[in-house]
Amino acid sequence: MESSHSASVLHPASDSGAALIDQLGTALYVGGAIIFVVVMALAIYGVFAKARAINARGWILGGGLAFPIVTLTVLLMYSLAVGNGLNAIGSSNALQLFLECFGIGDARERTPADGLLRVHVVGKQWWWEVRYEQPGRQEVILANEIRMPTDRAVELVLSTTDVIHSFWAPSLAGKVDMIPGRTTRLRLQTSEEGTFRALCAEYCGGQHALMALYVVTQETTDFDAWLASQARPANEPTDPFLKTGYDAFFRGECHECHTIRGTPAEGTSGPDLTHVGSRKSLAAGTLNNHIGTMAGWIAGAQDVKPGNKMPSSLAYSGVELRALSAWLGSLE
Ligand code: HEC
Ligand SMILES: [Cu+2]
Repeated sequence: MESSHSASVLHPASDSGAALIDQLGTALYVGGAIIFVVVMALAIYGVFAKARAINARGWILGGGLAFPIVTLTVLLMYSLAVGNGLNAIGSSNALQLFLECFGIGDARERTPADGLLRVHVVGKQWWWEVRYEQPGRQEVILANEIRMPTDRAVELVLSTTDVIHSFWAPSLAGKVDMIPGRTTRLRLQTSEEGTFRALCAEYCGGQHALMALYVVTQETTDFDAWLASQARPANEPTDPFLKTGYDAFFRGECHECHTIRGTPAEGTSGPDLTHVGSRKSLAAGTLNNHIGTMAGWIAGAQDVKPGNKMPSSLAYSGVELRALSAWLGSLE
């Protein structure tokens, strides 16, 4: 069953890194609560019980020294193992996973040939470029949406072209920063089909709060079909109404910033629109994607997300705007 997840660490997807983090969290909450109750009980006992001599040295060495040393050491090892386990997600055999949990054997050296899908995610003000590494085939580029199969891990290679952003899909994995001049990595995996909201978790300027994206997990056959369709170029429309929209696109400045493969549009400063009609959202999770929001975004980009790098286009007539929105929406 396909499910839709809000961005919550308290609702981890099955078999994901977030589930490991959730277990660690539960161990900390429950352990902390037990210790709190025991200490409070001792304090109350100390106040109300009849005075008598106690073994002070034993209490100090046992409760004050041995207990914290043992608990904190165990917790440290457990949390380090969880941290390494997150990097090792997608490792094929149990021994390798175990070794990687303790930092032996490098999880990062494996190549996509090992069955790991590699996706480059580039943080921009204020949207996400998503590129599927497809050695020897047409590279697939989209925006603000990552799809992945439920039977394989995906390695995200994270970078930024401007300021620091942070990639966070709370129901799937931990949070990893995108730092100028560096690449960082994050593994995603889950056996659960669904749509997971993710967001930028590092303040990156005025519209930081409108910088979200969706991670969509699908059965392998659906995913493969989706990836193959994303690799195809767009065609010049034959329908006269859509053709009006196509012409309107090239009459404006749209093609200076946007690429639509299969047409002369080759701009790169904005999202690739070759398959914009297939996406769940527009403008980085800000609007659900349909013809009305498409028209609203084109005419009012600066009203929806003030300060973003796309100008509002006020010169189109109503018919042109509808036709342009319909044509872009048809690019599935
Ligand atoms: C100066 C560059 C620039 C021009 C010109 C421009 N855009 Fe954009 N466009 C952008 C940027 C940057 C974004 C991403 C904005 C964001 O999400 O913060 C964007 C986003 C979009 C999106 C949403 C894509 C997605 O997947 O979320 C659509 C659709 C779009 N533009 C269509 C157009 C159309 C149609 C025109 C011409 C009328 C146009 N753009 C002109 C830069 C531009
Ligand atoms: Cu950001």
